[in-house]
Amino acid sequence: MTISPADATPPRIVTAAFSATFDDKVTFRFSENVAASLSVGDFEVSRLGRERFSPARLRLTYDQRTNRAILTFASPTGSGELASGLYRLVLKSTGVTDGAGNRLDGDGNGTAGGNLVMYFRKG
Ligand SMILES: [Ca+2]
Ligand SMILES: [Ca+2]
Repeated sequence: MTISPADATPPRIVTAAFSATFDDKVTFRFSENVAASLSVGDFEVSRLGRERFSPARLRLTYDQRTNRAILTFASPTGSGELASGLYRLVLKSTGVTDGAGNRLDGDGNGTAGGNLVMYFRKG
């Protein structure tokens, strides 16, 4: 009989990047499937010195074939375009796990836990 080893590897973020091509969006690629746990509530987005986005203004899609998540933004005008400025995004590891319950290694230091913090500028 075959005993599968338990998954003890925390998921990590392979890439995270802002793009203003077409709709403004931030694309994340994960090392494994975190779809079941990932939601807009795991993100904190703010325009520095101006505003903090409520989860209601965030939209999330997840492609389970590529483990790619795309975060987009709802504006009061419905355009999806961000106002110009410097943005800070935090992906909190506390609510993000793989299928075995390992917490996201958000800060990429090789151990479970820690948040991803990234800054991007909308010109
Ligand atoms: Ca894992
Ligand atoms: Ca970590």
